[in-house]
Amino acid sequence: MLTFCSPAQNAHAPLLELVNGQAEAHAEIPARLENMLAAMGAVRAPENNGLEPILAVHDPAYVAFLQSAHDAWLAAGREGDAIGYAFPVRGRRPLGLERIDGRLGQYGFDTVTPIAAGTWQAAYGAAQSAIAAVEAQASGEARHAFALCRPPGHHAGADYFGGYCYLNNAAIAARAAASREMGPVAVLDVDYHHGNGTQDIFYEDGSIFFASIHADPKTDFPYFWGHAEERGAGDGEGTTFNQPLPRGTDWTAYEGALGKALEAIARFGATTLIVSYGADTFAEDPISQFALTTDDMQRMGAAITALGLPTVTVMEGGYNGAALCRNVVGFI
Ligand code: OKP
Ligand code: ZN
Repeated sequence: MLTFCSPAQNAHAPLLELVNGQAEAHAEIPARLENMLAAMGAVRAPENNGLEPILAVHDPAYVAFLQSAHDAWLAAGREGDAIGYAFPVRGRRPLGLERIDGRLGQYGFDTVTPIAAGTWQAAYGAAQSAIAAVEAQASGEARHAFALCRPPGHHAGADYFGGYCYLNNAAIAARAAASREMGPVAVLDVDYHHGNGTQDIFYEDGSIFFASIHADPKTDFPYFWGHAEERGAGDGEGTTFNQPLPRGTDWTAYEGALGKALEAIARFGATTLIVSYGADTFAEDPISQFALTTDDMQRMGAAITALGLPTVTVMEGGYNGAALCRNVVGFI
């Protein structure tokens, strides 16, 4: 499998996340990537395709914020990683706020997604890995490619970060594939958590299908998105397909949901598939509650491959360091 990974991706090393009323060691750390790299064999550093494919998804003011936020944090006399603490409850009026605290709240939606010194560099590198995977397909070099991204991307929207995500690698890949005329494009998100950012980016876009299988947001992050009744709107009515599943879900129930998602993607007429893969559906994931085994990861990969579409897989979550490598290799 042709695999892309940028050396810049490990410049992002967040220290803490504020969760359950406490500061805990962050779960999305460079060791995740080290574990996966150790198992993957040869990987290729992506060429630099610049900001254009990123700006095809993300708001320029948001991108400028990400590039400058940690410097602004230091300039405000702070130490460590930038974390917001005040968030607007409803819509965000264009207030033109200048203080770093206001801007962190404006663009962020949680307290678990710090902006560290190397965050921009790493998120940019991960996005380039996703773009390079699509380019390898577009040029005919590979039918399937894997973007070994970190930090993940599926919780990030056009102008917001959250859920350990800053740039939406899968959405950037999907748009790049559509612009290379590889569409219609479908995104299948099999991370344990709902890919709210990807859903949001394509919610009113009928040209890109989004299907997600995830822990019921009534019990799990990101809570506010991923409910079954969210089906898209406007031109995108019916091109969003959510299947929330209860905690404890094992392969028997998961397989049925996956079959339905794949059927919907086939019915849509997709010719290119982008998979947001998270290994956090694994039974022993430390922050998640599904019950899939390493063999199930292989079954999942086989079922998706049987759809017969050229596929770019983009890495999302997965936090069991020791098992991460065999789960990823099994899936791939
Ligand atoms: C990112 B991805 C436990 C709190 C977890 C945030 C989860 C973000 C998941 N330390 N809350 O979808 O894997
Ligand atoms: Zn996840």
